[in-house]
Amino acid sequence: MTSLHVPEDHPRKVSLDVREKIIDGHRKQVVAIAGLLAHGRGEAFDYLIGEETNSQAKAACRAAVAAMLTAKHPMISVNGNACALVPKELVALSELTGAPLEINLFYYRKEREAAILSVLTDAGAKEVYGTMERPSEIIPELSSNRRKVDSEGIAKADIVLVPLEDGDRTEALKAIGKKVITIDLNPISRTAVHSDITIVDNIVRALPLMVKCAHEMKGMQSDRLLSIASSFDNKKNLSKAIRLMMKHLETKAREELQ
Ligand code: PTJ
Repeated sequence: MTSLHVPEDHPRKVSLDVREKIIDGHRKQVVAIAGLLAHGRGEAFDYLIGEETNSQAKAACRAAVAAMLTAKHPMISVNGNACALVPKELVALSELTGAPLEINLFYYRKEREAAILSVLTDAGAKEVYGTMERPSEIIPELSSNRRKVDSEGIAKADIVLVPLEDGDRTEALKAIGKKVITIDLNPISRTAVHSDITIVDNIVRALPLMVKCAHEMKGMQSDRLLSIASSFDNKKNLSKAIRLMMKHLETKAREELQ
């Protein structure tokens, strides 16, 4: 339940409902204060892409799922915003791809970790890595709170999905040899640029699409999956994503002149 009831006919209903989920998540300690600001930045970029999933983002979702399905030890890193927006889809993607969920917070507080664990458990997660009781180790290349990772989780992973991420960790994960997949509406963020696969889309649309892809692709031959994952070129992907934003703005500018 969200606190504000947005009328069905409100022209910004979808966006306002999503915003309410983030506010609600903050009230429950799931979302950090900075998570509210991060969400606002995401909303602004979502306007620029027309608030829909374009063909480029769809291709990135397929490549991401193919990479996860063929990885030896894939992991999904969960922060407050991701947990508040798509808990059920995170659990579903984890089950379909065999990638365990690990809580990894930039603004770490024990209460937040407990709140996130409880939301994931309510969403159906049977096991969650990166919690207090679990063995942990440090990524030396990283100075933020995110440096502490689960010994059986991100520490061992060959590929990590890090949605809505701050830049430092992507570079640190790359420096220790991990493949990184991200979901980030900002195609020029450091995370977007340094990742192997960047899905430039809103997580509220991208995660359900990844779950759908995982259902469809699960039965595919591994050769085919490997070819989908390895033929993906993230530089071209980001360049096309930026062009799609520009094209969308040009269309809007033309509409204003009519
Ligand atoms: O829960 P914590 O403590 O781990 O903190 C999480 C946040 C998100 C606060 C932390 O990772 C952070 O500060 O991230 P940044 O550096 O603000 O980066 C977040 C990125 O996600 C930005 O590039 C936003 O444009 C993007 N973003 C925000 N909301 C969405 C999004 N991308 C996709 N979908 C969204 N809904």
